[in-house]
Amino acid sequence: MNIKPVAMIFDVDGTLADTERDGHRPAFNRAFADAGLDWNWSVEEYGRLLRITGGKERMRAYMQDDPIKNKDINQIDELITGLHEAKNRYYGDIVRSGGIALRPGVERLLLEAREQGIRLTIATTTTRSNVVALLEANLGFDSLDWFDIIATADEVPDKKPSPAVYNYVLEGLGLGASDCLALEDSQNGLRSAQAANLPTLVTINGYTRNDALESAELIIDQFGEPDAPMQIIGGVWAQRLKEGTAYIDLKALGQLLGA
Ligand code: XBP
Ligand code: MG
Repeated sequence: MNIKPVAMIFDVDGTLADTERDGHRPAFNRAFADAGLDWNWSVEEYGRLLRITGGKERMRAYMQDDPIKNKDINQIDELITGLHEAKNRYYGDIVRSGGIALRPGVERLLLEAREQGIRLTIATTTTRSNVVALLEANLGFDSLDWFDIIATADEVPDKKPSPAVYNYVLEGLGLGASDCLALEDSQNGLRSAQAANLPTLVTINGYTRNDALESAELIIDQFGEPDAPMQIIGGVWAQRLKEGTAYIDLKALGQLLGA
């Protein structure tokens, strides 16, 4: 028996691409410099800040952590809105200039799922314009149409780990969670998907490798490619994968879901 998910729900940041370290982070830093702020988020510090989902929420938490940082700032909301718009413009520039590639196996998996009639959707905490830039730059202008639903912070302001964005997608699809598969990269994302009762496959990255992910159905280092095998890290369904399975394709998902 080869059971397929009816729909796949992809996270964006960290899952489709490693956008945080070399995309959002330098874009934040450019926005800070333009605004005359001496804030500069290092690779390491940004890893700690990622515990707060949402770019605006992340900046607000950073300011509140240290009262010195906001001593002269009366209009915090306005400042945050301006910085966030500037950050997203810089992020778009980085992505459109080819600065952020998709992670291994992502394009292959999307193409195979499309071919097999699986409904593709996105559930992310980031801003819509960032998703559009990433998809168009890496998969072409038509690629937005590959997705039945693209749910972002523009549609669902309640950020992960809230399940709101996943529930929004499920409602739009008109499907139950058990017919779908969520694809995530982080603890906040996993909590969000699991709170919507979705089976969840997690691909870790440099920022999330130490996250608490044990409750995921499968934890791997990447989706993998025939010539670049994935590593299976764990997960409650890991034993269901046939020995020697080197990458995630619809056959591997059938083993996971069909057992
Ligand atoms: C992504 C986020 C976002 C991005 C930045 O989380 O938390 O805030 O870091 O994008 P997830 P914005 O992968 O769990 O969806 O600045 O547009 O928020
Ligand atoms: Mg993510």
